Amino acid sequence: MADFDQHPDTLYQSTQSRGSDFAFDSAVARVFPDMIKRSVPGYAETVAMSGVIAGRYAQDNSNLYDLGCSLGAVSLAMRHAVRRQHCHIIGIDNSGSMIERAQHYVALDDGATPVTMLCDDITQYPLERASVSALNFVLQFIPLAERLPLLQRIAAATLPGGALIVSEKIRFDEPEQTLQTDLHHDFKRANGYSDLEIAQKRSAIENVLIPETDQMHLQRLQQAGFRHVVRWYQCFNFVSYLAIK
Ligand code: GEK
Repeated sequence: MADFDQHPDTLYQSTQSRGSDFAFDSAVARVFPDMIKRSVPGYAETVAMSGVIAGRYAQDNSNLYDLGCSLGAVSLAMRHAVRRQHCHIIGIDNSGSMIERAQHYVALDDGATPVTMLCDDITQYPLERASVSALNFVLQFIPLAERLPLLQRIAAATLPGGALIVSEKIRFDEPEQTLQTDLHHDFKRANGYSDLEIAQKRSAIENVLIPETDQMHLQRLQQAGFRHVVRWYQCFNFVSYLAIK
């Protein structure tokens, strides 16, 4: 019987306790709720407001996509906010360990809107009839050259008046970059991470999480085919955009 319990994130407590580059493997899936809550400032608000936004932009007879869904927190927030007929919520993640757990949490949930969790690559999976899509803390892990094509595919699949939520860690010009990074590390310390854990996680993730500037995100979302783009949220170096087609 699989262990679906959630565990505290102790992955980087001892020196070189993990491989060199960060990966979304079974060890990460097991501690994911604790890890993301203690590492991403504003995570809980971003999930909850993704539900609120989905409630406004969902359309009858449409799909709502949670792209890079991890354990499906946004899929379930969407499920409890949507008041439209014949909607289908589809969570997609290319980590089998994440999807296996997400399917378990969806089965425990009692919402009425159907939710399907798929193990697939969001840069390849065909999207259609999207009223709302969420790309929360995922674009930052996609190779730079594939980011615009992915956003263009999402825009092309989005119905008129539909919405895309994009949440990201961003980078700044100095001196703001140092200021925001220091505040982010203070946030992690306040959540019980040691200096060793912060340093080890930072070096494990720096080759896989490539942040871009606010200006880059705003400009590229327009270029991809969204007519109206706003930054609706920021907490230190983590932001969320709402793009309307
Ligand atoms: C949340 N959105 O809880 N295809 C599919 N999934 C991918 C791909 C890809 N090409 N690349 C990365 N992922 C979630 C949190 S976590 C953010 C998202 C974080 C997946 C990867 O497997 C992981 O589960 C997720 O994107 C990023 O709101 O851990 O910082």
